Amino acid sequence: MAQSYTDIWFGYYADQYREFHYTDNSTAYYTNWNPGEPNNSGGYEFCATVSRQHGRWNDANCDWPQPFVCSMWKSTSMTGTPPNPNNCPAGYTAVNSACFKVVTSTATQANALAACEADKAGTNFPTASLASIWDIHDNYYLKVLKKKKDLKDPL
Ligand SMILES: [Ca+2]
Repeated sequence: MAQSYTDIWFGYYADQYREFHYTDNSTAYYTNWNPGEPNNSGGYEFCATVSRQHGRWNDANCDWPQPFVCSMWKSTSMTGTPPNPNNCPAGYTAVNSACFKVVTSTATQANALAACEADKAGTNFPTASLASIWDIHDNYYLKVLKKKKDLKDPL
């Protein structure tokens, strides 16, 4: 049976002291852990995933290949640059004050981060990283967006 990629990397990760941070250094105001998570199962779970089924989070092994979601902050410097009326770069969708892009190919968390950061090249956006989820609206949007994407198998 093919893997269904229920879980997707975003930019939340634990340091050696088990304190979580965002890869773009933004402050975490909101969390949505699955009950019992983060559990650091086996002592190897330092990267967070968000479920496209129910939107809740899990800490997982950073080396597992998973789809991922990138984000950039909106930039007013993108004003008037069609076809990006929402101050987001091409391929990104505006949600609240950020721009998100779901990537359906799989990568380790580190390679996913590198892929997101590469999207900054050729733009004047100040940051590009794995996604930060600031609030329940972001989280709900991502759940809906991911369900629309072809992630190998239907749920
Ligand atoms: Ca876990």
